[in-house]
Amino acid sequence: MKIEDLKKEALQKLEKSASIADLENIEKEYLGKKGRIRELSLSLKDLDLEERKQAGIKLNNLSNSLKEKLELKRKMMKLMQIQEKEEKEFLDITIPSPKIKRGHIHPLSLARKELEDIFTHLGFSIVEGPEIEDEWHNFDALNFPLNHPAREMQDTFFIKQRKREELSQNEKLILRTHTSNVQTRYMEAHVPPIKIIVPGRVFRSEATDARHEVCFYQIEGLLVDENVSVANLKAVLESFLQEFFRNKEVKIRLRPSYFPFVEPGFEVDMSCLVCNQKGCSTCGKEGWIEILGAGMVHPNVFKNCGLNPKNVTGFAFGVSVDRLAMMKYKIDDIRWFHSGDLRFLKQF
Ligand code: FA5
Repeated sequence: MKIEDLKKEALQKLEKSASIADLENIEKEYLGKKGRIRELSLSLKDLDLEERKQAGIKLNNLSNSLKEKLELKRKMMKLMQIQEKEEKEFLDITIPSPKIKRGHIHPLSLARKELEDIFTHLGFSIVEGPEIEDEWHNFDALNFPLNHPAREMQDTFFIKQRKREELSQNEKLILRTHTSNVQTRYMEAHVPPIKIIVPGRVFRSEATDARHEVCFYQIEGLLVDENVSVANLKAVLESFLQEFFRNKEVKIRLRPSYFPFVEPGFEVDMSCLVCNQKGCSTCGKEGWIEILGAGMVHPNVFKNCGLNPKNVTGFAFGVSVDRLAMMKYKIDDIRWFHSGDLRFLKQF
């Protein structure tokens, strides 16, 4: 009777079992070394021989059939587990992949690339130089006197250096304030004729507004040869601006101006294409926007770079890529460029 009860109980538990862990517990409880079947078989010793034999056979059968049933259910459970996993991890390789969002070229890079192409067609080579520069190449070699206001803290970012006051001018480091630094570097290392443009980033410690950024892009132009004149300078400036704006009506005006490294020097303005000279925030309601500094290379600059001003002449100019891009794409605030605002960037 006890054997039948044990069998019933074990089968009920097997029926209810819901996990492999449940099956392991049942196996341990009934079939283990100290399990219920073993326990019952030990209690048979008081029965007489024939009864003991019969009960032994029954217990043995119970043990075997329980083992079989456990094994069967374990296999079923494993199969179900695999099926569930397959259903969960089903991968349909025929589903079309989500569209990859493509980036595109930033408007400043677009403008720079176009300017480089125009100047390359005009016969200029593209040269680059360091953004962290020494004072000699950024200022002194360019004929800036030591007390020039551009050297003051409000304009120039100085690199912190120990014992700065004990360093010479070509050891003191700053962030270059213009790409004219490469003029001097290039003239030190090359003999004329020289015909280069220098695109790159420049840095100025000044308040930002619709037309001024702390970090903006310039392209420096330098042409050194015999008998170079202001007429050559004007022709190059006009053709590159008209080419860049694809507009033969672009007007420029040259105003006399002072840059220590040129003589004579000019500030070059172009007619504002954002408002067609009606007056807007880009041109500060002037109708003209200043985009260029230019002039004939100063004899002192030639001397500082090891060239004889009696033998060579040249012109130089420095243009802001940001301001040209503003004009071309009709952007009313220079700060859009570095805003990272996708609503702005997606328009190009
Ligand atoms: C210069 O940087 C001279 N190196 C240019 C030059 C080269 C003159 C060769 C003569 C010969 P300037 O500081 O004016 O000059 O800057 C050149 C142009 O950069 C300006 O005409 C103006 O269009 C633009 N610019 C100046 N400051 C900023 C600013 N903070 N943000 C954006 N553009 C600026």
